Formats: sequence, structure tokens, C-alpha cells
Amino acid sequence: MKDGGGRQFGPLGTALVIIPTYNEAENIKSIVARVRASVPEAHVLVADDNSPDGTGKLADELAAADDQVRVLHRQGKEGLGAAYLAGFRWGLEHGYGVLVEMDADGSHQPEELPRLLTALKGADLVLGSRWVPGGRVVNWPRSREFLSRGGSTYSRLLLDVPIRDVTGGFRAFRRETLEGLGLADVSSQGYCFQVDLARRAVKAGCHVVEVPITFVERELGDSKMSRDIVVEALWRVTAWGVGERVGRVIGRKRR
Ligand SMILES: Nc1nc2c(ncn2[C@@H]2O[C@H](COP(=O)(O)OP(=O)(O)O)[C@@H](O)[C@H]2O)c(=O)[nH]1
Ligand SMILES: [Mg+2]
Repeated sequence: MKDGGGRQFGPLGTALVIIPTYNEAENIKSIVARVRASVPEAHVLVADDNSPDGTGKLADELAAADDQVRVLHRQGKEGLGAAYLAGFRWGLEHGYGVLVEMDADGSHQPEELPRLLTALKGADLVLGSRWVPGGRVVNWPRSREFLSRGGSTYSRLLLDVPIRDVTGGFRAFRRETLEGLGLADVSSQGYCFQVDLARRAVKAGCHVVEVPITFVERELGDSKMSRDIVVEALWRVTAWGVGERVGRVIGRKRR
């Protein structure tokens, strides 16, 4: 497998599409095939947490048949954040110029990847966004939409990040952007992992661009969303927001 060659996307270098999986046996083959068809130059890294349903083995079969597909086997379920961090580390070590986050369940449509990658030519970080004009969700229950919109609004206001879809997970980073985010001390896991990276990028002065996407609710397999993930996001976002405000007030008094 060639690394960092950078053909279609020119100076940015080769893109690595990282797909975290936990029990996605019904989805993994079609999603990888769709990525390979949509962006043939890009490489794929499946980051599997030892899925009991054999997703990792199916991914190995794909990798055996295709030089541009690799699998990162992890010991057990440690959450989305940890899987992405391991995937980023692997991608940076192997010289990729662009690192992409994408779900395995078809919610993020691989056919929209070229638009994200094109936008990255003029940005440090591109976010696939459900909540900008032109963005939408298909087949989502009202409760999920309410939670997602509410979570984004709460994070945007509390953390002062000018982003409409802060919790989304369909994203393209330049390698330099990721290198500047201090990934070594990221410990957030679920949705707040995405909020954490977005707020770090804004703080680092990155040019963040939102590109409208159509998010399609999964048809196969089960969501790993849980109460714990929502609770973790709520308390962490609140703690970050309060911490920053207190820090600013103390800084002002000292001056
Ligand atoms: N490696 C890994 N992947 C995970 C974990 N939790 C979720 N995922 C994957 O992350 C993506 C998004 O999760 P999903 O359950 O669809 O969440 P939802 O879209 O918010 O309902 C999917 O590809 C999952 O298989 C985990 O603990 N480890
Ligand atoms: Mg999903």
C-alpha cells in the first residue's frame, strides 16, 4: 500500500477514510465498497473493537482483496473516541495528508466524500453538516433530531463555537490540523469527542467549513447511542463552558 502519494487531491496528499466499527457485520462490506467507488484514490482504515458479530473478520477479508483497505484490530469496546484516536495515530504515522471520519452504518453517504474533500482545499477542517441550509436528515425520529439539534445549540452557545452541527461525525481534517489539536490529552468518548475536536480546532484558530450533507438513519444493525453517551456529553460540555468562563473572569481580575 502506498502512503501519502497524493494524486487526485494534489498537494493535500492521500486521504485515509477511518471507519470505526462495533457490530457492523451487516454494513461493513457495502460501506467500504461505496467509499472505494466514490473516492478511488483514498485509502480505508476500519477500526474495529473486536466486534462479537465478526465485523473484524469481514474487514480482514476486504483488506486481503484490496491493497487500499486496512484493519486496525482493537482489544475490546472502548468507545468511538478511542477508536478514532488510534486511527488518527495510525494514519499520521503512515504519512496520510487527509484524515476522514465516517460512520459504518450508511448514515454518512460515501458519495458525498468528494464534496468534503474538495472543500478541504480551502479549509483546515471540513464538517459534514445536517444543520446548515441544504443539510438534512432522513428517517430520524423526532426525539433524535431534537437531541442532536439541542446538543449542537447548547454546545455552540456555551463554548462559543460558530458551528451549526457540532456533534456530527462526517469530517475531513488536514493532517496539520490534527497535529495541532493536542490529541494526546483528549479523553472524551461519544458525541462529546466530536464536540471536543471541533472546539479545539476553533480555539487553535483553524478555518472550519461546514458542508451540507444528507444524513440517512441506519437501515441495518443497531445504534450504539446510549444514555451514558448523552450524559457524558452534557457534563463535559458544561464543564468546558463553565471552566472557560471562570478562566476568563480570573484572567480579567489579574490584569
Ligand atoms: N470501534 C468502535 N466503533 C464504535 C463504537 N461505538 C460506536 N462505534 C461506531 O461508530 C459509528 C457511529 O455509531 P452509531 O451506533 O451509528 O451511533 P449513532 O449514529 O449516533 O446512532 C458506527 O460506525 C459504530 O459502529 C465503539 O465503541 N468502538
Ligand atoms: Mg449511526
